[in-house]
Order: sequence, then structure tokens, then C-alpha cells
Amino acid sequence: MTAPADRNLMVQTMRWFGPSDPVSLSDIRQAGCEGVVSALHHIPNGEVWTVEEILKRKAEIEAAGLVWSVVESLPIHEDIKTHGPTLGRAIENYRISIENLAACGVTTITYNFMPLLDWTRTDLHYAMPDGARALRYEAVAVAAFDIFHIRRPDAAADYAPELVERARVRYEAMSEAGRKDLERTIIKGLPGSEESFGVDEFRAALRTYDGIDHAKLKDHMVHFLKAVCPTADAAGVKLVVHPDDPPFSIFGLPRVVSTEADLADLFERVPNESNGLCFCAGSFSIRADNDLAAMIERFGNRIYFTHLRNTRRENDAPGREHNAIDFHESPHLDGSIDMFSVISALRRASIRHDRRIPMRPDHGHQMLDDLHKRTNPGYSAIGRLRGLAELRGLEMGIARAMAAA
Ligand code: DNO
Repeated sequence: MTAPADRNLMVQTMRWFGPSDPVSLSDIRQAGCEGVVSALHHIPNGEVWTVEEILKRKAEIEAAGLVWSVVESLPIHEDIKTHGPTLGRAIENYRISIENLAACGVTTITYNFMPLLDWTRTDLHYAMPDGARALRYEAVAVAAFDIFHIRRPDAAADYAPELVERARVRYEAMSEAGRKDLERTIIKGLPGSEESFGVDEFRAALRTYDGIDHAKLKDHMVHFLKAVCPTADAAGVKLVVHPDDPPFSIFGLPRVVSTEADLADLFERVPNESNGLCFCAGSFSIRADNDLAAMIERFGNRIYFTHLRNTRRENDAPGREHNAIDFHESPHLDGSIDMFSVISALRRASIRHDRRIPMRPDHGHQMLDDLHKRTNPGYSAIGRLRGLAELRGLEMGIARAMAAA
């Protein structure tokens, strides 16, 4: 590692969605970033990322004085998750894309294994007391959508009776426009999601998971990793899995990267060096039983990328079902996560394993001038700039304190 012992070690980055992103590379550089996190969103899921396309993106990033630190995401085709008809081809193409990225010097690749939907929220404009807008997840809205809007068979059985009743009242009180808005928010795809659905399509897609429970989805994930990790090991690539967001089953779909036990199982079944973790603090934090600092201590050798954001669990109560939790994305240093302990643990892992971990301030509020602009939900410039500034200050304080101890 090149950085002195009392300086920041995390590689500061921001996500850049490519040339159509309203936030420019120059903005990202001015925010003080060293690198960007990017993906070739124009290449359909399941197809090969060619060397030519990778080099084109890399050159754009480097022309702005930045480096392409991490790929987020090289998406996993649905057939890999369900063992659908193009499984073999999708895996083979994934391997080729890994090799092509490595040949271009891009060696950290993020993916997730969430069925159908990537991250999920119910409100993209939640008003914070200070006037900024945040992203929020409200259990009653998800239940209303699931039980009364898409009318998934037996959906009500997945929720506590009290929540089903509140969902009914909520749905009946909603206007047509409100229902459509909720539908768009939940299934149309948030930034970075590779899938997007209408109601009928979503119902049909849900049926492709009939018979796939938690154990089976985990088996499919292990099958995928066993097929691609040897290629990644040989190419010097780290494949880092992003946890489920939120970290529990939704719409009856299994989710298998939600807890410490899930991670332990995954690394035990696929011990390859390339099998890594994108430690997303915000995603894991939605389960109060996930002890973030302890997870970083335990899996530090697997962490090659981190997303740092905070959340506020609004209705924690002993024994509450996971799918009854409401949360919003709070300021980076003020929420249910003790960011001091998270960054301290990451720093210890970084030193122990002699590596700098790329970090991005994950999401940010829509605030100040960005309130009047078109922004990608969660990915506005100013909110992330605030988050990054706070996180880098905290890291520096921790670094100095640790060096002096
Ligand atoms: C949301 C993101 C996720 C993430 C993917 C990784 O803001 O953190 O969409 O990129 O789950 O594959």
C-alpha cells in the first residue's frame, strides 16, 4: 500500500452511469474522487462486453483524469438465477466478459443475485425535515402493491395480519395516479437496475420462480460461481456480490445474500479467491440483527468494494417481522448505522489485508440546486458530494486517531 499510515486509505469514487448521466465526470473529479464506478448499460444483459466497448468507456474516464476503479454491475442474466433455457450461453458470455475486462485492466466486478428486481423503494421524494428529499421504503406500500395491485396468489400469507389490514386501507384510499406512481417506483426499475416490468410482465416473471426456494436459489448461485470463479481467479479478477436490498424476501421471491450466515455459507461453498463481497452498509443495515462491524471483521479478506450510506429504521420493535420494517435513507453520518465503527472496521481490514478498498458514497439526498434539476434517484451530485465529504472527514479522523494510539 502506498498511503502513509495516518492518511485515508479508501479509494474515493462515485458511480457514473455513462455519457447520459446528468452528473459529469468533471463533477465527479471536482468532488475529489480518484475513480469512478461504471457499467456498459447499453449492452443487453447476457451479451458479451467486448474489448472495444470496454476500452471506449475506459478512455472516456481516463480523459477526465479518473480511473475506472470498479464495474457496477456486470449483470446476471435471469436464466442463470432460474436455470432457464439460455443458462449455458449466459455463463459462457459472463466468462468472456470477465476475461475482456481483465485484459483492459478492470479487475473488480460487482453483481447481485436478487431475483427480478434490484434495489426496491416505495417513495423517491420523501421530505426530510431540512427540506431535502430522500428515498424511502414503507412496508405497507409494498404489501398493498403485492396483495391488492398485482394480486399475487397467496401474497397475504407472507405478511402479519395487522399489516395486511393496513395495506387494504392504504390501497383503497389511493388514487389511480397514486397506484400507478407506486407501480412505477417498485417495478419500473431504479437507476442501475437491469430489469423493468409492467404489471402483467411482472406477474409472468414471478411465475418463472415457481419451485425456486431459498435453498435452490443458493444452489444456482453456487453453480454460477463455481463456473466463473476459476476464470476470474486466473484473470486476477474479484467478483464482488452486492447484498440484497432490502435484505429479506419480497414478492415471495427468495433472497440469498442478506445475512452474515448467507455470506459464511457462500464463502465456504465457493472458497475461490475471486469470490468477493461488495460491503453495502445501507443494504445490510435494514436487519437490526446484522452486526455490520462484526461482519466486516469476519469477512474483511473478501471485501474489495464498499458502499457507504446510512439508513434510519423507523419502526424497530423486538420480534417485528423483517418485511414489516419501514426505513429511509438518512444523512450519511446520522442514522441506524454507527458509521464510525463501520469505517474503523474497514480500515482495520484494509491494513490487515494490505489493500485499499474502493468506496463510493452510496446515494445522497436531493438537495439545494439539485431539487430543481433532473436527477437519477439517489444519484444526485450535491447529496453525494455532501456524503463523500462527511465520510472522508470521518475516515481521516479515524486514521489519525489510530496512528496516534
Ligand atoms: C443501488 C445499487 C444497486 C447495485 C446492484 C449491484 O443503488 O447499489 O443497484 O448497483 O445491486 O449489482
